[in-house]
Amino acid sequence: MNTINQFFPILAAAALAAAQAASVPAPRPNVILIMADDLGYETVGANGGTSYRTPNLDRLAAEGVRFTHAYAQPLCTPTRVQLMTGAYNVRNYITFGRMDPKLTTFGNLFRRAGYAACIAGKWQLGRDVNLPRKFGFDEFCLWQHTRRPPRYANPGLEINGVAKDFTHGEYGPDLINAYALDFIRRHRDRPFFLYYPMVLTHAPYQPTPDSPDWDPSARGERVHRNPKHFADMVAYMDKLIGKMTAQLEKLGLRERTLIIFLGDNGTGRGVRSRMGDRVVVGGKGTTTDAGMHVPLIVSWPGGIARGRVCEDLVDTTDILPTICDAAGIRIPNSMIVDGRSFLPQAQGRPGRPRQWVYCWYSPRGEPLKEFAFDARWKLYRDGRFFDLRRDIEERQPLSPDRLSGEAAAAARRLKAALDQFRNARPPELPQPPPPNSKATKRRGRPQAKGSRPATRLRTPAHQPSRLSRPAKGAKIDRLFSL
Ligand SMILES: [Ca+2]
Repeated sequence: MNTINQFFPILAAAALAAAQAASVPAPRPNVILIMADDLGYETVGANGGTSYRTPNLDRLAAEGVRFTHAYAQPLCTPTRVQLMTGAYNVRNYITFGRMDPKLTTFGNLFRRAGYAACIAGKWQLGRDVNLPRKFGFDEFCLWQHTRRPPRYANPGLEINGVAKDFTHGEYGPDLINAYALDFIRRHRDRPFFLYYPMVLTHAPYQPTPDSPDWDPSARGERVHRNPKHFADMVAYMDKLIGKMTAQLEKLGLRERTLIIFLGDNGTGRGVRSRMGDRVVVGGKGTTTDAGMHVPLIVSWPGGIARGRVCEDLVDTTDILPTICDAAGIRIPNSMIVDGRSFLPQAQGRPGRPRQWVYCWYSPRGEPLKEFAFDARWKLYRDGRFFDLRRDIEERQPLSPDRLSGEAAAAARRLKAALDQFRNARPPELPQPPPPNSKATKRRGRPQAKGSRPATRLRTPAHQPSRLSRPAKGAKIDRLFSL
């Protein structure tokens, strides 16, 4: 041992540190989960995006790990439910704008483990004033909780369940960010979990306080709308993330805070962004890469690698097990979790990367779209099969009868993945029409929608869906509270 100490002092120091780490439990990290709304992979500079300024996200990536193959569901609520429960939508999704109140979320798990838990941002998961508490959050500052006011200039929010309308030129994203920063300050002496689902950069594309045409007297979501504002909104989102990291640094918490940043689905329909020479058209709501490929950046100076890029597949069911892994929280056996922790990969170890991503998608009771894919191949339940490397927009399905070699093996692998979920839908949940129903045929090829203009998309931001109205939701809530 003396010889080792003499000739390998660094090794000896490392061994000592490891021994100390084994005997003294490390303090539990804080966890901040940031999710931008409608922000695809192509928008972030660190990913190769060239249309927008994202210096704070780029710095976060440089200080942490950037994932190149992370996928969300194509739309808000399906992703949020999947993210919060760690389970694929086939197991627990009800309908748009709702989450089954009986579900256990990461908020519940962190709160039970002694963390202070807060959600600040977009809710859209049911209008019961007590739902955020039921899902584990002690404190909440939300937009679209019990009602549907504007989110940007002069917004309406619910703060711990109390509705408040702002009328003096306030900007909703600033208010939510300030609430989150205050939560961090007040809980700096104990482990906290902050879920920060930002309202930016969702349409309507309106001026930010940094835009030349910012109008502090603007009212509602129909004024000053112009796609040109999207760039300002991306920059503002990035600025608010910079404020959060600055707050952590100021309070001395940066080293022991795990930050995860991701998008909840692809960029809004029709938004054209560049990655150098390549133009990417936002495809939110579609099941192609443009609808599901999102940025994922993980930073934890005291706990993971720096400046690393990871090409492993990740999907939104993986977030819950990853943050539980980092915080040393055991997931109860009673919870079915489809995700797997990618913390090992973030720490530079091989880990146990997933071999495919599965998607069950029927946000408002449409005919089911169900498929599995990996970095190259994609198989839909209805038999359509694509080589994503050659056909990222899924325009030319390959004939299943003519596959050979790698393609045939991939099709078999993905078919086996799909078959794992054949009976996963609980019979008491709403059952969408099968993918080969007439409605699917009338709709035509879903992969061709990516180029439609943004105005064609019927999202709750513009036109609340029939199913997201309170009366229908109340009925659904009753159905699932049995
Ligand atoms: Ca969204």
